[in-house]
Amino acid sequence: MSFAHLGSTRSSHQRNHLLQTPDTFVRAPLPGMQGATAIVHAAPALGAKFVQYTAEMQPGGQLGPIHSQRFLYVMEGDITAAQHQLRTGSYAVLPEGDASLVRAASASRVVVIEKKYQALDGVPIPTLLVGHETDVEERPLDGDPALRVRMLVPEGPNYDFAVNTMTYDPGGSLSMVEIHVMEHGLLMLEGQGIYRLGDLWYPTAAGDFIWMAPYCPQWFGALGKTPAKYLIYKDWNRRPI
Ligand code: UGY
Ligand code: MN
Repeated sequence: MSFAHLGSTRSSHQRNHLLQTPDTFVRAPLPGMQGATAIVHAAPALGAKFVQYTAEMQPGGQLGPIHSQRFLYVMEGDITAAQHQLRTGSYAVLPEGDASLVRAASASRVVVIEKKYQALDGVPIPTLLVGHETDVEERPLDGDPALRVRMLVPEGPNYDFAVNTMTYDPGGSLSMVEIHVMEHGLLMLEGQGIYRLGDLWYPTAAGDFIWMAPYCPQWFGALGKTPAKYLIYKDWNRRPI
């Protein structure tokens, strides 16, 4: 039973992290959206150097073009981006300067990450990338078969961010508390578990969003009878200064 109407929530906003649970989501269209609305999870107003939102799109709805690069991951539905059809589990990186519209063919829910591209001398900017999650090889993290990673964005210095899916079998966990310079935007896609953020431990489940600031201590362990899976963004391949 939810006690949201009595002022209770699992959500928490701390100096170095945000846990945003679905009962606290607020929807509003962003400029250029038609037949679509956004739940903005991470933005510069939070301290993040990227923007992440969930776009909820009606059939025929669209996201307007933007100047910065855009990553898309389809959680549900069918969309068209840069003349490519994306279905549930498909993803795309639209490079900076790509003025294409993103349109929904059916009712869709899409992870959208927008980031100003950080150029590197002598390195060409990435071209359009389209892929499907299950076509990406799953690799055990640090040799642990209970925790598997798919790197959706190819390795290489022309990309200045990474987006991975991480799947934990029940009982699987990160082998250490990580503390690192990269920040994260994370959306829980399946299952449940305990997330340590800073000095706090949170029950988390599918639908939750987490932002982790640089150096936020972080650890996750999966609970329940089914695997837990999340989509995780980090800044990547660039010098800290
Ligand atoms: O890529 C990562 O830093 C990842 N292992 N972090 C995390 O799952 N919190
Ligand atoms: Mn991490």
